[in-house]
Amino acid sequence: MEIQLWKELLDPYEQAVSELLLKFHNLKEEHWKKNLYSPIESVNGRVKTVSSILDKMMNKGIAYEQLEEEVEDIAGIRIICQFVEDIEKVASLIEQRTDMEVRSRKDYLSNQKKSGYRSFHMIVWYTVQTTNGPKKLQVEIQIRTMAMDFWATTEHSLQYKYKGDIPEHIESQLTRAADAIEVLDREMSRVRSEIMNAQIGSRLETNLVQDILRNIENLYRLDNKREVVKIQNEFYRIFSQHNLDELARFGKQLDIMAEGSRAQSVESSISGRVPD
Ligand code: 0O2
Repeated sequence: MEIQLWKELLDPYEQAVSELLLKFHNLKEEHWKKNLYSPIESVNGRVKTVSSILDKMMNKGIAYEQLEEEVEDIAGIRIICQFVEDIEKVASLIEQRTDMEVRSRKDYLSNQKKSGYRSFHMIVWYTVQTTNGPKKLQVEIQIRTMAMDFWATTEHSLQYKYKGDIPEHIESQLTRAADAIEVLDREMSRVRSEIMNAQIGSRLETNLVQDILRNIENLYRLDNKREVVKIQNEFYRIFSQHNLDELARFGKQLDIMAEGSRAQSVESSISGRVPD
């Protein structure tokens, strides 16, 4: 009988988790860069510890040879959303991707667990490229709201503390807390569009300010510096009014100026070039 090489087994899962973290982080950033609301609030991930894998194997009678097939959550990604409605959006973004293939789903939103646990799980196939060639492995993606995550994280610590045998009085408090979390998520959904608009507005302002400052810096390099200082002061005046329409109008004007200035600078560098 050979010894079990845990590091060799788990390395591709580490790679999968770090690649997927980056991909989901980029998906979130891509939304915001396009001034779109992102259904992803945050992402985290982990590879199951050997002791936790061993626990699961022993509890379920899984042999080492069946480990990768039977333990679906060796690699785990957790996507946190602000609102319940976002969970479905994230799930459909995952379904549309070509770099992962959905193997199964577990809907603990419609079918809340007896413990009070709520979350949407997807098991996906994901391929990592290793020095030994491609390796297709399973990843569990848990999608839940911030409120659901708060509940699950605390309950999980208690499960650990009481080794799965939580005292009845704590269990009933957790059930009440789970009910309160459901009410909270419902209440937050009522103000969802209000919050989404506020967040899009704030991100729009951030993106506009970035573009404006970049144009001002470029103009300063190419144009009459005193004029550009005046433009900068005008920007500060408009910014202090916190009027997004005005800021957008100013940004557009500046785009046109910066484009003109760039074209002029290219023209003069061509006409000033010494022929070969
Ligand atoms: P860890 O430490 O997060 O890795 P199954 O045989 O399918 O019923 P399985 O394989 O455990 O059982 O799948 P299930 O029930 O979908 O659970 C997968 C993961 O979901 C768990 O992994 C937890 O992370 C989470 N989860 C499921 N039920 C609960 C719950 O009641 N409370 C909390 N806090 N989390 C839950 P692990 O391996 O249990 O733990």
